[in-house]
Amino acid sequence: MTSPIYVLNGPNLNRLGTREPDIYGSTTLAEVEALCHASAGAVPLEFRQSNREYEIVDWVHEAIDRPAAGIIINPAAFTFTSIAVLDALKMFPRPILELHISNIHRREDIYRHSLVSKIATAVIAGLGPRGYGVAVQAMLQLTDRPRGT
Ligand code: CA2
Repeated sequence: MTSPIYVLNGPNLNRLGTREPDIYGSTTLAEVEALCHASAGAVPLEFRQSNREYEIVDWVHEAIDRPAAGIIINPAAFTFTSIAVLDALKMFPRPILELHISNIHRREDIYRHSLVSKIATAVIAGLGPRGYGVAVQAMLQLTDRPRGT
């Protein structure tokens, strides 16, 4: 049985497609999920979203224990604030792709210092919702490698 790829999404991303289309596009999270499955083909994918920090931490633990082949994570606001999410991700031994719909480096200062980037295998930012498809393709190439190689 092929190990799944986890795609984890942080707070407010359940509202994707409903506001700020100039920054985040008009694609909904359900459409993003369908895009990820299309991009993954036969590889199983666990696509999740939560507004609760502990739930993201629990899902990273689940990905460690299962084990998942890799984690794609858009931590949203937790990118900049959550040492709990960072500590959980540090325990995951396989590739981690940090993903942002917008280019966080072009944004206001509060959105520019990611805690997660330091431990991510790679960062994808600014490609809009289609960045998720790119991330899944990249993860398929990285899968089963230790993190950082
Ligand atoms: O660009 C991204 O993907 C972000 O991770 C989105 C986060 C933001 O805090 C990061 O700086 C960049 C939050 C997204 C807010 O949620 C929205 C949901 C629907 C429409 C607009 C925003």
